[in-house]
Amino acid sequence: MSRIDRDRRKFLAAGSTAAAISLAGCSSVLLNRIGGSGDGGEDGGDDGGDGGGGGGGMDRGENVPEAVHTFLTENSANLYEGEAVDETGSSEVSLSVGAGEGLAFDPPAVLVDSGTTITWEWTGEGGAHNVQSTGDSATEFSSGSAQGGPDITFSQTFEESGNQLYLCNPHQAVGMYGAVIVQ
Ligand SMILES: [Cu+2]
Repeated sequence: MSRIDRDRRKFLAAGSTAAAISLAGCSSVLLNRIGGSGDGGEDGGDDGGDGGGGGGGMDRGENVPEAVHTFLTENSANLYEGEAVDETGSSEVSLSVGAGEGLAFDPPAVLVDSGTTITWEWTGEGGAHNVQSTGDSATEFSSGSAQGGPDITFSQTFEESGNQLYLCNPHQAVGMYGAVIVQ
């Protein structure tokens, strides 16, 4: 059994029903994209059906703008469950790069005040990553080309309010997406 299968089973055992469904959806995408074992593919098929229903019905938290929710759900952002972590009142906020199964930003959605400095910290898991804003992001920012961790950080201060949308180039096909909501 692969590491991913084991982790997923752990998640399924521990999480709420809603969380389990959304995680199962993400994991099955992951397994399919990276060509999981025959065993994994079979599981992925079953879970994928559930995930489709759950993904369409994921509730959007009050503090998540619709454009951000759409961005994260359409790209099956790993670890995203419809909520943004509220970090308003903090002038400096740290996010992990390579969380979860090594292919997630954590938290994938965070709410901050304008003027906040975000520091992305590489965990060292999941291979080489970067932080790259997408075309619809309010601000353009980039950590440069992908690098393997763990002793890598990238900081960006967001002076203006807006939705800061980003991804990891090497892992954009497997749900490595994030958003900083600057109010
Ligand atoms: Cu990555």
